[in-house]
Amino acid sequence: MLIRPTDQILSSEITPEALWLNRRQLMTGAAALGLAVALPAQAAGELVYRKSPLSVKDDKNSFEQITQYNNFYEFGTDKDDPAQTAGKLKTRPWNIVIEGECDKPHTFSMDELLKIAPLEERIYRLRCVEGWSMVIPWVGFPLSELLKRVNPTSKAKYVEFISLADKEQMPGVQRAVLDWPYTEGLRIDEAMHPLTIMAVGLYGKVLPNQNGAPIRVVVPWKYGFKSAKSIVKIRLTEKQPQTSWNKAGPNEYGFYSNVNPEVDHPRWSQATERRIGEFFKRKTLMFNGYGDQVAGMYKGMDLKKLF
Ligand SMILES: Nc1nc2c(c(=O)[nH]1)N[C@H]1C(S)=C(S)[C@@H](COP(=O)(O)O)O[C@H]1N2
Ligand SMILES: [Mo]
Repeated sequence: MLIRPTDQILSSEITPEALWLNRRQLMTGAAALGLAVALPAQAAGELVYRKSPLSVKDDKNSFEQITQYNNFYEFGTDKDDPAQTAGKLKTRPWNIVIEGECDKPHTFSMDELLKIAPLEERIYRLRCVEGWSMVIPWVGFPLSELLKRVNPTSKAKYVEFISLADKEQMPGVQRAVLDWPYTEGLRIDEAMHPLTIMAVGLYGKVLPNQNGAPIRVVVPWKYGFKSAKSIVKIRLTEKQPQTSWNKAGPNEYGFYSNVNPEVDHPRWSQATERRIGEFFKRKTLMFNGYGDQVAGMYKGMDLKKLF
């Protein structure tokens, strides 16, 4: 029997009722024949995934830490706001529109997105520009696999990510703390890099709303704000896209925003960080410790100017 995540089954055209009925009929039919039926062992919201060699060996933060200490300004600016107010977010149906410089623009349903590539667990460090960090076991697939489906043209030099901005569901969007919708961007080679993933889960389960459900990008060598949550649109562009944080503070948040202990934020040092749950500070690593894999993309660039 093909075992699929419950979520994937529920999100298809089959209604939960129909699914339940089918199973029930299957059960009674089998019972009549005296057979034991193996039903999917998957509990609600559990994902099927494989482990990845690209995971880091650091100790993971707990599920509690990862889901109770969040930046998701659409749901409020306090760290515990998203956990309290994101519960209402409706994550089905959900689509990502991919448009711009590509031969095959397409609107991907969540069902399609979950079938882009086999899901992998990627244990990544996340370094927030504010000076804290976590280690999160994401479940996702490479963004490159998704972008390949739309055939980017030779003019596709950048990728813009656009998050949902729905006043009805997101109390933070009612206030002008940022220029909504939240937008972010990457250069095309950064977007195609094997470390860049679209995350649909963490700790083996579908993504909690406060972490960017149902699907968000994760770019582990950049400050956390580059990893936009609850994405509804991806645009391939020739020109470098504007980004929410760069617009809000151009001298504080650059387009690249690679983790760099040698380039301080104008208002604080970036040399050290506090891993959530730890008492002593750690030294921040160049490119968040992913330098061997990503430094080549920035050869010849002045990272103090292109921060
Ligand atoms: N749409 C959206 N995406 C966002 C944010 C946000 O406020 N809105 N915050 C960013 C910041 S500052 C960080 S540090 C990470 C936090 O991700 P996490 O809560 O899953 O750890 O999400 C990023 N993505
Ligand atoms: Mo952040």
